[in-house]
Amino acid sequence: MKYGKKIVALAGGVGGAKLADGLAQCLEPDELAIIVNTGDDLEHLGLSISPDLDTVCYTLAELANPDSGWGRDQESWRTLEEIKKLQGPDWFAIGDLDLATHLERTRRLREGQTLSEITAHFCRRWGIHVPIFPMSDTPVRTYVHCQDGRCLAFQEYFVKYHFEPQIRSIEFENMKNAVVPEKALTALKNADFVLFCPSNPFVSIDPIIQIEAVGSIIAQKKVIAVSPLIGGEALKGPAAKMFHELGMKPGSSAVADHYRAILDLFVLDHKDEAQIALIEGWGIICKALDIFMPDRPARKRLAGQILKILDEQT
Ligand code: FO1
Repeated sequence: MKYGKKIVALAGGVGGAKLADGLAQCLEPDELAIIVNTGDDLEHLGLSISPDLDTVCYTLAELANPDSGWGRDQESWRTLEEIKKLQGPDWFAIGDLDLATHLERTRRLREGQTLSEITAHFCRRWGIHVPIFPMSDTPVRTYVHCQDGRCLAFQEYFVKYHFEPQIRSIEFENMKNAVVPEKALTALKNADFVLFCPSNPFVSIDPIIQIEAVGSIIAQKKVIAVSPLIGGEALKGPAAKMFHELGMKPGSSAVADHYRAILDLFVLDHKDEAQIALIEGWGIICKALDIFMPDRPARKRLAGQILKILDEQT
């Protein structure tokens, strides 16, 4: 059955991909569009790799590794083992199936296709009906400035150094030159709601919304965010650690505060219900749900509950 309203979801990372999948299970393809962070992209072994785009696509296509949430299910690692044997850069784990995605993406980029055209083609081949867009067709790169003075490309910080360095600030290189795919901008303009998935605010959602063309549309829209933290902790990744190192107490209210200027509605976990009064004091409607998504049905359940809440707002 049709929902009757259009949603644009912004996503990055494993948590974001899970809710995007829940929404895709609940909505018709013309009611949902997903815009994905590409600040995490990297060139590695001569290949153009878009980890967040691939995580969202693999998740919606039910091809993702169910344990890690990134990479492919039923993966083998023979190429990586050979790279290791040859003393090549093996810190970024590319599986054999995943490698095909990066090889073909790189080949098509070199032919002159855009990242959004390639993503649309891959989605068709993987049987994904919901439109998935990279936030930019030109490279925008996230760098982490560390308290020890180092400046690390995002995947170096995240994978090579296991997000152990303490961070001082985050920078998005080339953001001014970002080219948001035209179809993504149209989807945003036509959206009834823009939904920030439970992704890291600093390195997954901020790179998308800080693009001028995206931010200016979002400022006119009803915005809902889902907390990536439960009980002050991220289920995966460095979100809580980043809040702490940037001088804030990690928690759902800190996430809502981060988005405060643009947020209409915030969803947090039942465990964080005590923070509702504070958040509502900022003029943001706040709802508590079970936001943990251990399996595919849980993603659909959470998405359905969020859509019901949005329906009640109009
Ligand atoms: N995450 C890791 O923790 N270690 C890896 O070696 C790794 C490799 C990798 C390869 C392809 C891909 O699409 C994702 C990969 N990820 C890996 C996940 C990725 O670093 C993160 O999920 C995101 O960039 C964080 O949003």
